[in-house]
Amino acid sequence: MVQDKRCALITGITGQDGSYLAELLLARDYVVHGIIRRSASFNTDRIDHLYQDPHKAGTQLFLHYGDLSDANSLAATLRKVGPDEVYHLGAQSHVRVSFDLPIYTVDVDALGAMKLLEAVREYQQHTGRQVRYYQASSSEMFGDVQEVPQTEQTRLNPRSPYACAKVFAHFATINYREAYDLHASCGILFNHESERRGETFVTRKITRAVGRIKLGLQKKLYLGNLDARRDWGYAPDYVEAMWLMLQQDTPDDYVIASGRMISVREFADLSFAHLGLDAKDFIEIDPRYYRPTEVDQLQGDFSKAKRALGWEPKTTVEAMARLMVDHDLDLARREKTLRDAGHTLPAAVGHDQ
Ligand code: NAP
Ligand code: G4F
Repeated sequence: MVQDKRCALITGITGQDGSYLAELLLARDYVVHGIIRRSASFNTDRIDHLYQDPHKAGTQLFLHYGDLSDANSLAATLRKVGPDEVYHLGAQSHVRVSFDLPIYTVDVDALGAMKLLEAVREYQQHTGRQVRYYQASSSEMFGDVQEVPQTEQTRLNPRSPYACAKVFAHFATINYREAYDLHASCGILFNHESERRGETFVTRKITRAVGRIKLGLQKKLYLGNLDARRDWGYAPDYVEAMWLMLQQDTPDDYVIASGRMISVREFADLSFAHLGLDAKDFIEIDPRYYRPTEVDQLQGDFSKAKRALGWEPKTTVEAMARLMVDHDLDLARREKTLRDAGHTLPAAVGHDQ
């Protein structure tokens, strides 16, 4: 596909980050292609507002079926699309679930990245066109941390199948950069959340529960380890950093973080307090949510990204919690309207993991 506008391909476009990144790129006049998986139920709700009818002239968003377990689908999409930039965000991204599905997680998160890197390498070799590549690396790779805060140099001590798979993908990306001169960068992103965060990640599980408890739709919130500490930032701020990495002349790896860490308990306290509730009255511990090996603390040092990319976070964890609670209170209001009209609601939201 030859065109004058810059063209990006996003894996994981239906996820939290993929949806914000697609918005950012469309706002910058990119043609955006996304790989989506076939699923029995619709999985595009995070990007439905961006949908454009492909039959109409001037359309700039295109979706293609593919899967990270299917190397052919990745190579074929790459050839068809001819992107300038590839953002590899697709993954089985839930750490707790990776203990239940270790082989699947490694297949998709580790081998999936290698399949995409190979597809990019071959595409470059055959066409002579340079493709810039972004790998969604994770602070989870630091695992059992011995050094606070963590930088790009901190030793990786992964503590889950997910983290092990991400370590593989991280080093595979660096290896392809060195071996084949690929313009490939890794963003080592610390936890980032939003109103679009999956409902089984702890922040969203909490803010969903706050809204529902406030309106009497839910009585208790069952959580696991309240003492874990994370460096939480806001996803729309973080996708900007992904884009900045691919605009540099030289590819490199960057920590993207807020620089502060708070505990799950503190996040719950400030979320409940936003609606005048006391978290202690509603939270119960369910050991089911403990992990076989936990990452106790993560705190990132984003000074390299600030220096080289001019990037810094804009949204504090307190402001983000307020945005998420307000959004989820609104969702709960809609649920309540449905319930009051006699519709059946799901038994629990964020019920597993
Ligand atoms: P997310 O909301 O879970 O989105 C994951 C995306 O990957 C979804 O679009 C999902 O499709 C897609 N996907 C999953 N398995 C796939 C497969 N086999 N083939 C093709 N696509 C597949 O994750 P996120 O929070 O946006 O995170 C984006 C990336 O950053 C992930 O790689 C994650 O591991 C990494 N990361 C996230 C954070 C964070 O705090 N959010 C921090 C560091 C790194 P469906 O919609 O069909 O499920
Ligand atoms: O929200 P979480 O599930 O996120 P986690 O495990 O830190 O992983 C997220 O961030 C990573 C970056 O470091 C990403 F790579 C990864 O894809 C994902 O986006 O859990 C956060 C903490 C954990 O310590 C967990 O044990 O919250 C604790 N927690 C306590 N109760 C809980 C719960 N986590 C979940 N999901 N559910 C609970 O009920």
